[in-house]
Amino acid sequence: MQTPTNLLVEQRGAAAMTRRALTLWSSLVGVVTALVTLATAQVLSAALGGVGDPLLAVGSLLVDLAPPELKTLVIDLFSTGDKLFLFLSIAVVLLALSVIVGVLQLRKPPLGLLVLVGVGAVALLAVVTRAGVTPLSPLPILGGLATGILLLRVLIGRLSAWRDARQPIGLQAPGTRNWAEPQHPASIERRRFLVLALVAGISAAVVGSAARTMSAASSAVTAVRKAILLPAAVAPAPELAVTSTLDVAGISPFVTPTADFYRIDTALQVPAVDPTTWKLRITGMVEQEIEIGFDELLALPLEEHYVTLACVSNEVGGNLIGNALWRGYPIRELLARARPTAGADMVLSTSIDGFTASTPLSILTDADTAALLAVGMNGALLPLDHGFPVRMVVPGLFGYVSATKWVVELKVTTFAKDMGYWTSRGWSAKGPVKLSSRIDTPLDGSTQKAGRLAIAGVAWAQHTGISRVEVRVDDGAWQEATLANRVTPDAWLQWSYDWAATSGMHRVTVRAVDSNGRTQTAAEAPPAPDGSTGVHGISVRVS
Ligand SMILES: Nc1nc2c(c(=O)[nH]1)N[C@H]1C(S)=C(S)[C@@H](COP(=O)(O)O)O[C@H]1N2
Ligand SMILES: [Mo]
Repeated sequence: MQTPTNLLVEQRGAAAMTRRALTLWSSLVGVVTALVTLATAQVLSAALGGVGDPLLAVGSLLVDLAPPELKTLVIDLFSTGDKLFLFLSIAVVLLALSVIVGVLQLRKPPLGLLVLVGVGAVALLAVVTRAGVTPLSPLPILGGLATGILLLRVLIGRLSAWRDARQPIGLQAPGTRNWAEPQHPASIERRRFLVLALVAGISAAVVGSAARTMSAASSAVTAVRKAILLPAAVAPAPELAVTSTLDVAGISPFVTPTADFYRIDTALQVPAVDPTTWKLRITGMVEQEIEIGFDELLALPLEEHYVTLACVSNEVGGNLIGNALWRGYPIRELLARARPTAGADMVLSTSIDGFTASTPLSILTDADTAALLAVGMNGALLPLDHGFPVRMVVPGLFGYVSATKWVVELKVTTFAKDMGYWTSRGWSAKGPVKLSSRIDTPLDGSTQKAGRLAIAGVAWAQHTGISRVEVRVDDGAWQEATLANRVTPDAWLQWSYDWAATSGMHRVTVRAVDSNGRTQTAAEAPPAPDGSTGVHGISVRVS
């Protein structure tokens, strides 16, 4: 038998524990609600072939909205881990929001529900404003929200029942809810709450992440890609002579292996483009609009060219540059069919994911520029992340104004009327690649033995060609490096300098001279708005 005093003590104890515990348990309710909402949306999205993924939509909306300075900072800090960083940030924000949803819904219903619906509305907005939105796109987030709302109400109901079951009935005022409703013992209410919360949370985590990883769309496209035979080039690139490459340990190979080729794009998930339905349309200021499918493109006489691709974000000495053998069809031939009208000076290329690039029409129609609608890279079909099935490659221009991956439209227009993705974010409308050079070996900060030491790297003056590369040790005179035989002015050139290294700390610098006699500037400029300048230097300790 409990005495009244005992009862009071017990009640105070229960109430104190309840406040702290309630915050914790209602936070859990919020997190479980968020997990279930997302998992339901994820499963629905996967079932619909990848449309309307709310996480992706919010992520890519953030990418598009992020101020350019922030984006450069994040890319600088995290290199290509920038996408992981974005998802982790979203996860942290979602975690905080879901805690708020749970706690509010318990303390001040229906505020938690309203926050949940508000967050869902933002996700819905993101989904319907993305490129490639379909009438089905809103379904995953709507389905997720409906499930989430239902679960939130049930879980908060069970949590309240557990809380109320702790209150000794005898001390409640007659006529309150608890008085009127039949009570289970606290242990039963607790179990009812915990079992549902845990089962819902764990199954959402398992099912949701499974749905995320098994992207049905990309595995289907991967299978289709495997079955396609890349036709040989009618006009192949020249055979590489032995003298076209230098054999120095640590130098960048003349052709960057595809697996090592840098990747830069705004796509949080690599677009899975089905080549059987892919089409390229040439629109805008043309006499004849054109549409071409993948099979038709492959049936055309393909050419092959070595072209170095560089990112405008590449710092002096950086590695956002690579050289590949691209196979494709000249864009000028397709433009000739479409017959651009007078006054047009730009082609706005659009990717299936909404990315756009502005390329001067004159460069794309120039008979001496190998601007390609590329289907092959280093002898194989384009990998999915480098633009499968079709991308643009234009020698001499930074990727952001020329190298549209997963390209679906070329709109002939003017620079006055239209703007590419990065130009509307403060980068230059035109982006010719700047004359530059890089030391690959020895590594900056390394220790070397005194004696003969090869300093080597690559230099590029796209479309013009390199005529000289010079190396300087400390404050000495600029010394001429040995060059590989030039394959094409559109590709980088390997160089090497034989240094008689003496012990001590040394600073080694490189600069290039192009075929017009222009010397690479030492004036330092950051990547924004149209590419970095300066000379690359390394420090080595010679012992
Ligand atoms: N669809 C799409 N194409 C794109 C981009 C992009 O974000 N989306 N980025 C461009 C940029 S900035 C560069 S440097 C090159 C990089 O091509 P890569 O990833 O094959 O090296 O792709 C270009 N094409
Ligand atoms: Mo780029």
